[in-house]
Amino acid sequence: MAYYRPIAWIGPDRPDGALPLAGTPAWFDHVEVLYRGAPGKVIAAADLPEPARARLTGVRAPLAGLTLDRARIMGVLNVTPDSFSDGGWYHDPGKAADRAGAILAEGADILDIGGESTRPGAAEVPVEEEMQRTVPLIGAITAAHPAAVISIDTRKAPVGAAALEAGAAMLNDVAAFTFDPGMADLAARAAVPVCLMHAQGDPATMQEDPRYDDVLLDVYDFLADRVAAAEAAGIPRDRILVDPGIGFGKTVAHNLALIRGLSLFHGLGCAVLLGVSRKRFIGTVSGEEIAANRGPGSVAVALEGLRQGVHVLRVHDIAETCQAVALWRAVHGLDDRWS
Ligand code: HH2
Repeated sequence: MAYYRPIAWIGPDRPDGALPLAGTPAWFDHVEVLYRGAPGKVIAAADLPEPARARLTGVRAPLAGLTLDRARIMGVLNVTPDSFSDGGWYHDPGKAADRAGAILAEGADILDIGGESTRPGAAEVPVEEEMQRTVPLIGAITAAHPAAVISIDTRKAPVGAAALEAGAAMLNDVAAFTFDPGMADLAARAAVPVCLMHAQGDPATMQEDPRYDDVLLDVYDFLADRVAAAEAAGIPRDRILVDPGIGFGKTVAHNLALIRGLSLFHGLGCAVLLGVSRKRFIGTVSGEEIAANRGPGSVAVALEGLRQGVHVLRVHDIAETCQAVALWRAVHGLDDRWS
């Protein structure tokens, strides 16, 4: 089987025949064709076969009303005692509601609320507890900010259902329906967008000895399989986001290979979400032990994601990311106000 990785560029020096990348400002005029166990080759974009060409170039449908012609910022709010970077900070409901307001004011387009840490080594949280942490908070945020687009970060259908009932507009499942198959029925029935993320193993043990034949192609195949399962459950591809799951059962080298090859995932024909914010590999590469101090490294990787046409960036440092994205857009001639 051949895999097509568009070689992505950004900016105005766009040659004739260049194709748009997944409805984003990025474009490509060459594609790396990858094979398992054999050397790849580079071809001209004009030689791309269908349906790969249609999948790589198609404009992605709006996400809960948000167009994806520019990257959207998903701000993270973990209402857990043990998340790796903000655990315990917003466990108190009043503090969490204040933080939600701040995340929106700083420029986030989407608020991703999680009540169960999935950091390496984390233990499972009972459904009732996870609901109690997230559902009343979603209700309070919806009441205070009726226009806010809220995503629920959960692997469990009962939590997802209650969150949607309380005002969430999107599901974010780090287990891509493998933890609770009921999530697929929920996403189909509720007709909301859903993010399917790759993970190898359970949070409790996933970092012990992660192994792949070819990390980029293995993650691609897993996501292709999960997208097919979602479609079979009645979820159209234009309501699915895919995410390579940086840090979930991956070494530093695995994470870097996935980031380097990110544009491959546009071949799935879905919007692409990237979550690198403050993760362990940023600490390892930079030497920064304290997760909350990993904003600069997180922003650097986020901008590389934009170059490769990522549609949604999941981040903790909202103001810093928004500022970086604004400057990145202006420098590349993507903001009409300055060109
Ligand atoms: N990362 C985390 C949690 N949810 N969802 C998606 N789609 N992609 C990600 O990369 C992702 C995610 C882990 O980060 P965080 O929420 O900050 O930590 P914790 O799991 O410890 O709560």
